Amino acid sequence: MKKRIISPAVQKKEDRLPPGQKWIKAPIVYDIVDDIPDWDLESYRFKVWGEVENPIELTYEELLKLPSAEVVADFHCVTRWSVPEIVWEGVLTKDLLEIVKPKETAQYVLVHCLEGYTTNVPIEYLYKEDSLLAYKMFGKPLPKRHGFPLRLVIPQLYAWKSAKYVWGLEFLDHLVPGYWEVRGYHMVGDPWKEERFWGD
Ligand SMILES: Nc1nc2c(c(=O)[nH]1)N[C@H]1C(S)=C(S)[C@@H](COP(=O)(O)O)O[C@H]1N2
Ligand SMILES: [Mo]
Repeated sequence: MKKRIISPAVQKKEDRLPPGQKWIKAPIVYDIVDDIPDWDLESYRFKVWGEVENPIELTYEELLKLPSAEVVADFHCVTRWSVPEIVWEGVLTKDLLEIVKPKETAQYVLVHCLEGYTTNVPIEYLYKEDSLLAYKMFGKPLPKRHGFPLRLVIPQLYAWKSAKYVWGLEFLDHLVPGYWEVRGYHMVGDPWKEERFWGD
């Protein structure tokens, strides 16, 4: 049976809204570019490299065959909206880490996306039980503007860390800031601590 994980943030019924946020019904699409092409799944490869014992390169078909799980999690954008209980399905990042085996030296992951977006995530967030590489949203293939073919979802961080159109995870022994982090956003981004901007 498929694993079903309810994000810890969703479990605590009282006060699930992080400080400074308000609930809205559906996520608002944000993209750094206007046009998102129809990605070619035949040539698509998902890659993990850098500070790992077992670098991998998978076709989309191979990715879909990995053990999967469903995660129900709230989604918090730094622009102050939150969406309750989004249902994602895909590969738990903690399961992926068992395959790629990060080295002792690995501290950060730089996430690479097909349209050029990047974001940096401390490696500990890939060990959270509700973090996943999602290929479905509400039981259907990820909608194009919500990250098809693959999206990293990290419910315990602000949504800009939940990178869409992901093709690669680069494990690093040092911090390399991503697209928004270079532009002043927080290096971690915990919504419960209101880690919106670096230096706040
Ligand atoms: N590849 C990619 N991922 C991205 C972004 C982006 O521009 N490109 N924007 C981020 C931001 S700022 C937010 S708030 C969320 C929005 O998710 P949505 O577009 O699915 O609503 O995606 C994040 N992931
Ligand atoms: Mo965002």
